[in-house]
Amino acid sequence: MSGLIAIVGRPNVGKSALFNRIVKRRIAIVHDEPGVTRDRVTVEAEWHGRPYTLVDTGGIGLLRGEKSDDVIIRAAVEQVDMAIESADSIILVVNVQEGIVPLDREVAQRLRKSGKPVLVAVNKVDTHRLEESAMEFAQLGFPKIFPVSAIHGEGIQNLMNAAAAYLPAVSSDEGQVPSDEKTPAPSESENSSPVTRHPSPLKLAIVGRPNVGKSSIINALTNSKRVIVSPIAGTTRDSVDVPFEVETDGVRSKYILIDTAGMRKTRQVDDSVEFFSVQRACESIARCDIAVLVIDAEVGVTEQDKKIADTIVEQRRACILVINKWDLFAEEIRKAREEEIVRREAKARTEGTAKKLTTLSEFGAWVQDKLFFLDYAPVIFTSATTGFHLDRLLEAVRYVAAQLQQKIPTAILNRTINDAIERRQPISAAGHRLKFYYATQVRQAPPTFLLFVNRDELFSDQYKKSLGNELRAAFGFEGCPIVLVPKPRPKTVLAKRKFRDAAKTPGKFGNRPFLRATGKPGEKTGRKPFVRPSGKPGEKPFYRPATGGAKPAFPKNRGENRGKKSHPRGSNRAKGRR
Ligand SMILES: Nc1nc2c(ncn2[C@@H]2O[C@H](COP(=O)(O)OP(=O)(O)OP(=O)(O)O)[C@@H](O)[C@H]2O)c(=O)[nH]1
Ligand SMILES: [Mg+2]
Repeated sequence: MSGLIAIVGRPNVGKSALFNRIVKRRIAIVHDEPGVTRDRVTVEAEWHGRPYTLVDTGGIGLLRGEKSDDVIIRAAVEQVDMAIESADSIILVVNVQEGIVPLDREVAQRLRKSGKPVLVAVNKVDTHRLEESAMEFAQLGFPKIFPVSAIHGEGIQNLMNAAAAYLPAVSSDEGQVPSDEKTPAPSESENSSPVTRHPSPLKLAIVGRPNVGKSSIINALTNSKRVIVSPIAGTTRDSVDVPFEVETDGVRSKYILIDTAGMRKTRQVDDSVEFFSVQRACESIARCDIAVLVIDAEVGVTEQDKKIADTIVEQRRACILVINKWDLFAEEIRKAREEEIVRREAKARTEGTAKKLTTLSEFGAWVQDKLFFLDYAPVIFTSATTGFHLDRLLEAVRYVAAQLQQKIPTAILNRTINDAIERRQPISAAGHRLKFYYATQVRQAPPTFLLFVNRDELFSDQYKKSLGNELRAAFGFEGCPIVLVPKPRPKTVLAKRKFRDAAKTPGKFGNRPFLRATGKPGEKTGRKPFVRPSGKPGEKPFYRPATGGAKPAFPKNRGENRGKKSHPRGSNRAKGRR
């Protein structure tokens, strides 16, 4: 079991900056404004081969003028308590430039009560002159004082060596990451680097507009208060990774649920904290395996939902659509359904036909229709408060994850594509028809197929979509985007040789002088000579006519008039006289 190091302190002392500096990645939002961090932001890291979890927390201490956020501040402090409780060692961050303030003493008091080992990181020691002032923090009652500068990366080694000493010992087979299963980031390989194990848990980014219930879904799934939930829009700011394990039919599945900030319309984003929050949310979409797009059932599908869906499609992420707060809508739907039954029964009596009722699947079809460009995503109706259909959501996650693993045997793939082409031939463009030679699956997540064709520019978007649908009908791939990559077939070796040999023959392809646009030989213009298709070796090539210059080399009367005599302008024939 890996240990946990928690970073705590009063607001705005540089906890998040220190957190990012230790793991050498920009994970937590750093901002010169108190109370930016609210949730517990965690990252799996390693210190000298020792795996551990580093936790960034919100500042402890209520500040004046923040009454509107009371619920959130209280919840943030609760989160700090949880971090302290589960920590093996605590880094208390203070600010040397402000000295000891009453709030520091209050935090120190809280930590003393916890009985956990505390190391004081005296931050913002940006010059040697300030190092001496750092010692005054011994008054807080903790002997281990470490002057650091999170911004300049000074003093981190000593601090982390001391903090890691309290981590639980790792058994020989635990924490050893086989070399081929680790993906070292070159810039982060020094001492502390994020650890990736294989098979790595599936990452599910929970995304959507503010207040749709993203954090509530995470808490409901994990049956905890892991992330802060409040009726105030914009509660979540950092992207928070929450490990989650679930057992179904004796199979244990591991996931990382990523809680993200609600994404508003870009023009409504007026402060930089929100800007960074949305940026983190977008990054979470980019790094996830499956994006769970949460939509508020009461509000329906809005323009902003479409924008977020668009980002998911652009990033080629697998997706599940979740219509949350269904409890609020279910009663209305029930009433509407009853009315509809009465109406349709009456209609059926008069017309002798009975239509389908207003069902969840009908509603789902409506949502898919609204988000037509994301029609590959299954739709699940949930209620985070009542727990309605959360099991279905997990089922959908398992199903989509399995679809992402599909590898289609090449022979079956080619047969399917051939059948699809026979059913619907590609439309020819400019006298050319798209020809398919061979297809192969080159990637699984997202399913990516390489299609060798005669000319890739003839592979239209419509035909791509239609072929994608055929593959979906044959192989499922529900929830996954299908990527089709057309590639012009490479020339055969024989054809290449022929060309090379011909190029050596003077007067055919090679050794030919470049001419000026006026048609004078000898001068290089960069313009390629236009070779008559019948060009025999030794024959003088034709050149494209220059604008307003030399006469065109091809006779004018081609096509239907070919073979007929042309008559000089001004002749009786040309004037129509006999
Ligand atoms: N009735 C009902 N209320 C819900 C449901 N899910 C969430 N809520 C409420 O909706 C409000 C917002 O929930 P959050 O989970 O904080 O929403 P969020 O999407 O994380 O919001 P931001 O972090 O601000 O983007 C809270 O008051 C929740 O109690 C649900 O299924 N039904
Ligand atoms: Mg939230």
